[in-house]
Amino acid sequence: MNNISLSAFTSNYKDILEKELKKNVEKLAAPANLKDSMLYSLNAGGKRIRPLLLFATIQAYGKDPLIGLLPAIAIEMIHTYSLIHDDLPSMDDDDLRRGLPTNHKVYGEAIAILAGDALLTYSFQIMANMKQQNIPAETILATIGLLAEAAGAEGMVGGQVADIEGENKTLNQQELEQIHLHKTGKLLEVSIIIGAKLAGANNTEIKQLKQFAYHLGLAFQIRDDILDLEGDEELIGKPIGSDMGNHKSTYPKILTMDGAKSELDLHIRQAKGLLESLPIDSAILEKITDLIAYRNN
Ligand code: GRG
Repeated sequence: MNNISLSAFTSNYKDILEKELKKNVEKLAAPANLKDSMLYSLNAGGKRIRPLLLFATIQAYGKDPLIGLLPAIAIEMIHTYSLIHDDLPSMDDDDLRRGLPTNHKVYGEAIAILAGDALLTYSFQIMANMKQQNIPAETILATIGLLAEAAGAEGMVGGQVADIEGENKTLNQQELEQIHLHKTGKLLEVSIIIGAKLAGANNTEIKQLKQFAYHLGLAFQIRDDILDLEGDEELIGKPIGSDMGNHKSTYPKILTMDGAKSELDLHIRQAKGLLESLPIDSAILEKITDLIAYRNN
């Protein structure tokens, strides 16, 4: 198991996860168009980074990654709801996501909002189903609490609000970091921490894994900003720091493109250093770290 390649690991667990996502929505006694809308976004080809981090953390402790299957499903559902809502006209007003029409473009705004609501609610129902797996009740309760905290006002939702409030303002690096640590970092972090808790990590290790998640979360966002800029043909050749075609602060705007790339490398070095100092077999986690940092989409 520990000599498994990254591609074998990701394709195996992505496959299992995707079948379970589908199965869990299909079995719902709910209106067909609501289920179709939920499935449309769940099946639209995401990278499944959060579930993979959860599975890889458990695997690093020598345990069966599938003890984390239910939280992995729940976290991917929360991530999917956040993207559906983020694309709505009242938020980013996007027509395309992952190269496909956004949920509200296909199902209408009301159903898209409700599909997001249903995914969020269902994720906690699925977390509660961990009781069928002989996981101690206190571990289940702790992980449910952690997930709610990461997804809600103190986590992703709070980060989204801070992001909206930061639009059209010039933010400094620290302010930008705070937004991303909440908007995207908290869900990445909780994927790792729930995996660690299920695998039996002690408090010192949890602390170190949170530090690892901190660097990974920022690296994720810096890479996202770099990809956005590189992918925007209209901006090529424009001076960094000019309006650059949109109203949001980004790492390349604040640090220049070279500065953002150096910052990314720094976070990745620190993330890997933390992994190396832990008493776990972190080979797959390390490879997922590189995948996140140097991905092309
Ligand atoms: C609406 C409550 C609410 C929250 C939205 C996460 C988020 C908050 C919005 C997403 C907007 C966005 C594009 C942020 C940049 C980073 C990010 C989360 C990208 C998408 O995550 P990936 O790359 O997506 O894991 P895939 O498509 O692979 O699932």
